Amino acid sequence: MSNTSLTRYLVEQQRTHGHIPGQLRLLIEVVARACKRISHAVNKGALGDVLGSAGTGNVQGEIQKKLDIIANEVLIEANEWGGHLAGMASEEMEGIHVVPNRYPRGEYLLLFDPLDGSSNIDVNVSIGTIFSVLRMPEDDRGVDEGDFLQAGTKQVAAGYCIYGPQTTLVLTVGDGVAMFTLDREQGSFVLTQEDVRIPEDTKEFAINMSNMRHWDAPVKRYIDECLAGKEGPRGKDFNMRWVASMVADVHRILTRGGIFMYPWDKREPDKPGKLRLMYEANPMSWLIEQAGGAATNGRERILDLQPKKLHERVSVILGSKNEVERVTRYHTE
Ligand code: AHM
Ligand code: MG
Repeated sequence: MSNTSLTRYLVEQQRTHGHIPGQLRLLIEVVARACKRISHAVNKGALGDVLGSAGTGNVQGEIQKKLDIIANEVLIEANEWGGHLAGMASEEMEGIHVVPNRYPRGEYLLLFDPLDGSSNIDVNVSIGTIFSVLRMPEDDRGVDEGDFLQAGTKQVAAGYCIYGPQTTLVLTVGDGVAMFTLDREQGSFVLTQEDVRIPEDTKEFAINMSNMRHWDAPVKRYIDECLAGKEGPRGKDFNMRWVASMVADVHRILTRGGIFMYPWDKREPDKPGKLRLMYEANPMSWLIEQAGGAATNGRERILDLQPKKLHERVSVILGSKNEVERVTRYHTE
């Protein structure tokens, strides 16, 4: 087994590709350490009094779970003082969090969904933390929301940590995707897979089928064709999975391929979709592309979208390249 720790991986990546200056390495290490703490809290479950609702709502109008709030606080506290950040933004906070004056201000901006898959917390199913790192625009004195509104192509690091049977950190800094498994005895993340590649074809799709009657025609057509199996136009049988934690669905796709969709639907026609662009779709899309997959909103590449607001939503279609291209083609035909 590999003996490469996350730190060693980052140092060696910097040596060979030069993409990870000191501040960015510190940032990634601090995020990883925070994820370790969140992982411990998740593992404790009922023993740690971390399950259940916190009795509050977030900016998206969703009920917050205790663990949503704990994970958010852990990430803020861990990242505030290191001097690597100018500000943070989170699914659980309406406005941005500017690093207080008492700490040095760094060059980066960190965005996160502290605990993705909230509906799975209390039922002991995999959940995770998703993060995206941007550079603070140059020649900019104050930190404001506008500084965060950068397209996904501008990300300098992105990843997630999945809290499942294993705790695994999945990372890209633009040179492919690497996976690190938390070794609880050593207390460190150990490199367990490099150069992750997603097969271009797949026989597995992930979508919440209960929304079928609300879908748009291209999505309905694609799924109908999958369901028709061997006898249908695709000439093969498909399998379906839906964990309802994006981290878990994306992790499966990075591991063995597949397509994931949370498309726009008629339930809330004014919203482009359920998932959030800046701290869910962008980091996941970059990971997927870095592993040879594709990610679109049905018409455009997600990473090219220019965000207009922090908590903007987006329709998401990502995974095995040929399947994503097919659904995207159906949207324009
Ligand atoms: P959350 O960030 O509040 O947990 O919501 C995002 C989650 C995704 O992880 C998952 O893909 C989706 O919501 C599941 O939604 P649904 O319950 O509609 O199937
Ligand atoms: Mg989420």
